[in-house]
Amino acid sequence: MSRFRFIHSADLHLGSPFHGLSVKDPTIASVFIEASRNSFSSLVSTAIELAVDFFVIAGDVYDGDWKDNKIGLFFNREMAKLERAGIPVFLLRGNHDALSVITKTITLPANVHEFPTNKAGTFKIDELKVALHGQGFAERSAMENLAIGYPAPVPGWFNIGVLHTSLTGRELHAPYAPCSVEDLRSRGYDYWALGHVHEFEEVASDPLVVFPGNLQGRNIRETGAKGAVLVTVEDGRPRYERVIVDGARFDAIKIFLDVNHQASDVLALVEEAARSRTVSMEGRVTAVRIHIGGESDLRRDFVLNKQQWRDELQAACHRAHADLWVEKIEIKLSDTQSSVVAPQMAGIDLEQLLNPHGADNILDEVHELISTITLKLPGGAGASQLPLDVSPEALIDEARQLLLARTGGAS
Ligand SMILES: [Mn+2]
Repeated sequence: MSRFRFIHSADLHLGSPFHGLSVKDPTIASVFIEASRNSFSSLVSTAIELAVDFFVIAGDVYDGDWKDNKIGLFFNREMAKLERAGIPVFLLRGNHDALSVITKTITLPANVHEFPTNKAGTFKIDELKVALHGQGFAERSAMENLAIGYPAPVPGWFNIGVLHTSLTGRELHAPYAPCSVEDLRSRGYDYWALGHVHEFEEVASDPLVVFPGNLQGRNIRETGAKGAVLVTVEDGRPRYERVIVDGARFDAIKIFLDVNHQASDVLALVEEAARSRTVSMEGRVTAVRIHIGGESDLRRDFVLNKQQWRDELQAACHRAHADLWVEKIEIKLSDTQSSVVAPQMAGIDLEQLLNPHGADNILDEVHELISTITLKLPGGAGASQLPLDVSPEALIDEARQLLLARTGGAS
C-alpha cells in the first residue's frame, strides 16, 4: 500500500494592510496585525511535525509588491525550515503576487519550486510517482482560461493541478483564469489544488477540487475558522482534512428589536448572542460586528449616545468571553410610527434640507476631496483603493442622523 501526505494552502497575503478594526486596545490590535504571519508559521510547524511529503501554495503568497525586503525575509525563513526538514514546496503566483507585481526578490532555498508563468509546467516527484502541473500569473489580471492549457496527466502517477482561479465566478472575488469544473475534469488529474477564493470550499469530489481558503481572516468579510488542508493519498485515492491555523477571528452577531424592547433588553440580547459564539471562537481572540435591526424608538438614543452604547455593548460581549471584542456596531433601525415628529427650528424644515436625495452634491464634493488627497499620497493610490472603514455615503448619513436626533426630529 502506498501512502503520502501533503499540505495544500493558498492566499497567505503576507504584508496585507490591516484595517477595519476600531478596537482601542493596542494589544488586541497587534494580535490581529501579527496574525497573518503567525498563521503561516503555525502551518509550517504543523507540516514539519506531521512530516508531510510536500507542500503546495496555490497563489497569493504576498498581498502586493513589498515595501522593503522584510516580508521576503520572513517567507524565506519559513521556506528554509521546510528545506531543513526535507519538505519540497511547489509555489504558484496568483494575481496579488504576479510576476509583474513583485519587483523585489530574496533568493529562496532550493526546495522551493516555482511554476512557470508563460505556460503550464510540470514538477515530478519520482519516488512518490506524483506529478504537479501549474501555471502562475505573469500579470495581475489573467482573463484567459489557463486550465485548458494544462498538460495531459502522467499515466499511472498521481496528478495534481495547481491553479489560481475564480472558476466560473465567486462572490467578492475578481474573475481570474476563468474555467469550469468540467474544464478541470477534462485534464484527467486526481486532485485540483486551487487558490484565490478566501472561503474554504470543496468544489467537487470526483476528482477532488478544493479551495483551502486563506490562512487568516483579514476583515469582517472573512469570518470563521481559517487554514489549509492536509491531503492524504492512499493507493491513489485522496482525502483531506482542514488544518486550522488562524490566530484571531472575525464574527458577526445580528439582533432584531421590536417596539417592546428596552435598552436593558438590547444588552441582554447581545450578551446572549455573544455567549452562543464562545464555542466557535475555539480560544481565538475574536472581533465581532454587531448588527442591530428592527423597529425601535431607541434609534435616536443610539445616535445621540454612540460611545456609551459602544462601551455597553463591549461590556456585554466581555461578560460572555474575555477575548470577544466589538469590531463595529451597525444600526439599521426604523422609528416606530408614534415617535415620528417633524423637526421645527425657526421655520427651517431641517428634514427637507438634509434629505438624502439632496445630499448628492455633498457626496460629489466629498469624492472630489478624497481624490485630491489620495493623489498627494505616496504611490498615488487611486481614490477607489483608499482604505476607508466606511463609505462617504455612510459618513454623510451618520452626520445627518446625528443632526436630526439632536434637533428632536426623525430621519
Ligand atoms: Mn487571488
